[in-house]
Amino acid sequence: MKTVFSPLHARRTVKTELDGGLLIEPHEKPSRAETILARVRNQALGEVLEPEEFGLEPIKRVHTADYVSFLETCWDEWVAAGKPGEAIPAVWAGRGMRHRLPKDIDGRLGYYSFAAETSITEGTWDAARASANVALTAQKLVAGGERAVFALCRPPGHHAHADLFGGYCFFNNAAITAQAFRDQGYQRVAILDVDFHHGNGTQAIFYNRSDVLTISLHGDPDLVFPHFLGFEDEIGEGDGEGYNLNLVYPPNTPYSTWSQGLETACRQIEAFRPTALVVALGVDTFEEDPISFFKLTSGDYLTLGKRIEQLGLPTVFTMEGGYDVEAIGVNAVNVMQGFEGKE
Ligand code: OKS
Ligand code: MG
Ligand code: ZN
Repeated sequence: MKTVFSPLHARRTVKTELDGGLLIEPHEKPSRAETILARVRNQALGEVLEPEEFGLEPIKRVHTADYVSFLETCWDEWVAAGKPGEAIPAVWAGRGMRHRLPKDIDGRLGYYSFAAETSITEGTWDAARASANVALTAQKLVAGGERAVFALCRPPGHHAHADLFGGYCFFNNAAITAQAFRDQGYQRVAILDVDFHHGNGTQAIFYNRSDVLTISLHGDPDLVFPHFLGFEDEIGEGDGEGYNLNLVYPPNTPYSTWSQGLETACRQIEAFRPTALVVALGVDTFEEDPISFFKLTSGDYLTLGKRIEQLGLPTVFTMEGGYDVEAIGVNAVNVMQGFEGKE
């Protein structure tokens, strides 16, 4: 299987993540992508390609133009305002307040985000752009006849809404990929999100559409991030009713339980008869993940890859979460190797 990777991911090197009342070294750090890439090479998974440049148009098919230009200028606005640290949102329009875009950078940061753990500095824009290009290059390869391609995206994407960043995500790479398939004539596209967290951005982007089926398996949002979306009664709206599925699991869920949800997801995908599949691949479902609570083992990722392959669809994998850096390479590449038949 081919892998698409951009060294520009390393331009996202923020020093802070607001966690537990402290500014810690971010969980979402450059070594994540480098460790996965090293495993791809060490296992000779296949050719590693740099992305092509697709410009902003395919991004703006999913994200609003004002959000995209905010991300482009955010750091400069922050510096121009004389702020000494990294750009961190700290104020939002709560209930009863107005969702109106303020001039001040503190107000703008809140307007375009839904959480405070994701700091922004100078290289964030370049890295987020490169990550979208990685996904779009993988999509182009699959549209050109590759059965499956691994988009080694960093930063991740599945929490990003049309005009909101958060949860370490800026551009929704999986949604951009699915939309690119649609724009190239693929009639129905399925997105399967196996990251530990709910793919809230992906759900929201396609919530009223029947041409993109969105399914996410994740930790109960009553207990974990993103807290305010991802419950099982969210089934889609309008034309999209019946085209969103959330499968929610409690702490300590092992593969034997989680995989029942995966079966439900796979049956729904088959009934939908998609012409392409995007897998939002997080490996923060791993038993040793520092911020999650499922109990998948490294071997389970081979089984997962095999099950995804059985759907028989042209497939793009976009990399999402996974924070046990020691195991992230083995776990992510195991999904690809399971897809290719390794037991
Ligand atoms: C806040 C926790 C923030 C978790 C962000 C989730 C990132 C992720 N202390 N999404 O898939 O892995
Ligand atoms: Mg998920
Ligand atoms: Zn995650």
